[in-house]
Amino acid sequence: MTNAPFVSADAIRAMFSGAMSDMYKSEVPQYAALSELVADINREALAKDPELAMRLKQAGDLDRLGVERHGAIRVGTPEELSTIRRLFAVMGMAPVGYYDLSTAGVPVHSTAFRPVGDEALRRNPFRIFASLLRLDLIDDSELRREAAAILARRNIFTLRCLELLAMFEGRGGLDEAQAREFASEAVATFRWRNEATVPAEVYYNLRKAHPLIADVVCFKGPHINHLTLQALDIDAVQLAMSTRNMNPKAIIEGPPRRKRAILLRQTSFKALPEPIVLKGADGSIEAGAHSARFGEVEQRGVALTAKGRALYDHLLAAANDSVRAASEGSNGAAYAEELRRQFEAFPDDETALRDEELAFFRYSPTADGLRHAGAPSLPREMAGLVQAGYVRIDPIIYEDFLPVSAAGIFQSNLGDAGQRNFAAGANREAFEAALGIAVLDELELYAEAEARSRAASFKALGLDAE
Ligand code: OOG
Ligand code: NI
Repeated sequence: MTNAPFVSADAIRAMFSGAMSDMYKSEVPQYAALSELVADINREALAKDPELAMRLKQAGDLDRLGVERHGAIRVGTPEELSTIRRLFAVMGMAPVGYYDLSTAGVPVHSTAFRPVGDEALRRNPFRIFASLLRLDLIDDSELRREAAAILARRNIFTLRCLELLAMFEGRGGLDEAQAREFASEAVATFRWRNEATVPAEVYYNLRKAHPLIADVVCFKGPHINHLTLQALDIDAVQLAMSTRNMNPKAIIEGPPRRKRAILLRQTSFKALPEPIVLKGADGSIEAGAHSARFGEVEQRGVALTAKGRALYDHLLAAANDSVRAASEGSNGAAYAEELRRQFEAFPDDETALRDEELAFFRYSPTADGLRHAGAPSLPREMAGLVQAGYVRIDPIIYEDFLPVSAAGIFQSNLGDAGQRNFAAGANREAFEAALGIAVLDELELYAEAEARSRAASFKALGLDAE
């Protein structure tokens, strides 16, 4: 036994996300092209906006600009989800939030495995949006039974991956060599294998029931279906994708472009048809095409409070009610205009966002504040401290996902056949039972981060807490 020190969860996550990025770029060349395009646009955005460049530099974010923000996978059984949860725990990623996508006609429910601390997010922001297939939403009982039987036969993890996982759990950590091996074994879970595990007839039947079912059920493993880059100007990326014939989705999901960015805006190039190999009924080999894998970009803004989120949901629903974005993109401009019009009702300056308690902010003492720490003349409440320039306020960035946006992303990558109506609604209990633990509440995390920052500011200035 070696006594080498354990590697941090943040470091293992960085190894994993780096290996995943390399793998996906080689598997999906158009994703590599997107990554270069985004890097170019980010460089231009920084050149145009030196203040932004300075801010990113000060926050230590400049070097990590090209690091993927998230990826997504879809698993088939509760056992797979529970092992996935243990796998991401090694990388310091905990399940945050419950997303019910059945309301949007996608037969999955999901969570995001992500780092939760500010420092951990800064070190490596990689998250995984993980969905569990809901066979209970499929009407045809014979098909349901067949899909479950196929899933029961597969093991998506390598033996070595499971061994290293057990070693981590038994000893509380992995040394450098084990961590590297673990990251590469873990990434292997998510690689693309172009052979369907089922005969052609089964594949097409499942695909007819819902393209997502075929995607989850018919392959050896839960291939990573996209990775997501951070864009400093997502509108420019969307435009560039269409001029370069990269087949972007019709609209950017999320809020419109604003002075003060809120939540999350996302777009992607649509999933590419990829050649697959299927077995014919007589054992012959049949060629097919499967569309599941795409590339995405995101741009994040301030996290909203429950009140802010309710307003966001309301305005988004109003825009969707009046202009339904067509999947082929014919009315993208009309939709964008309607969205912009609706969101005029959402305050777009920091003071209003704060005063109306629509968003979360991080408070920190300024250098001037620290010079006055303990002075009797210091204002006692936050408003006065901010006014005097002793405390500064920065937005707390939204680190989670949006169910309506996620549904739009699923749908644009499943084709029009991906739209269904399901009778049953959310089933968070079943999801958490499968996961083996409860998901964390994202709103609580933001509220705690804000409260902590206020308390720390008071303390640093030598004042009693509020
Ligand atoms: C996940 C889609 C959701 C996002 O960014 O909202 C998602 C999937 O297609 O499996 O990744
Ligand atoms: Ni995504």
